[in-house]
Amino acid sequence: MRLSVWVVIGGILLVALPITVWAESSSTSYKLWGNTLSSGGAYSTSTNYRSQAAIGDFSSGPLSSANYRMDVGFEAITEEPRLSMSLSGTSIALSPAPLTTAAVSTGAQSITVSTNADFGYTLTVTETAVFSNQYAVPLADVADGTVSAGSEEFGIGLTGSDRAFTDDRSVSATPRTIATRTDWTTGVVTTVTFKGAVSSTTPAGQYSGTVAFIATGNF
Ligand SMILES: [Ca+2]
Repeated sequence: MRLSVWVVIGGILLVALPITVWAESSSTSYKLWGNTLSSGGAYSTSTNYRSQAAIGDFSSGPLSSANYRMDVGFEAITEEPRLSMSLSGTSIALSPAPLTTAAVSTGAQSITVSTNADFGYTLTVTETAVFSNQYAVPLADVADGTVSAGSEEFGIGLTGSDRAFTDDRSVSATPRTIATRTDWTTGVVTTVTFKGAVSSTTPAGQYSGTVAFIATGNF
């Protein structure tokens, strides 16, 4: 929205000051990565595309020869792609510990993603070391949508506006999508709660595992 305001101001200046000015300006709360002196413009979208257009731009359009190509004008300005992800920690201990048949033990991990990708991002979790005890006996994966006290089950639940599902699901070596967004975003948080439960026949031991979170920008 602020970008549109700058375009209109440029159109007014065009009458008295017919020179081309561009600059990148920013403050602590915004960044204009490009502006133009033109008589108007618009940001158009549909389900399948996004387009920015300027009217009355000076000398717009691609120029090329056998040896070079030059994109000229407002539409040629490309914001550098940005994607960032941060984790609230690098290890989690499930609690209460040790696991008992009386309760589900849990531990939470928050993942914060920011991107300027027009089509948002995808966040996945992949199990890189199976959650198992020191004798390589794994805790059974949850398969019925809920990790329940008294049943041997291990899985994850999600909270956050971008979460991909609302029940409890397993993690495996196959990447599982846990959050998606179809637009750019700043600082959106998805919290993954790891959940473990044991039955009376679950082998004793110290269980641990490793997962990897991967965020991919949909540019
Ligand atoms: Ca269950």
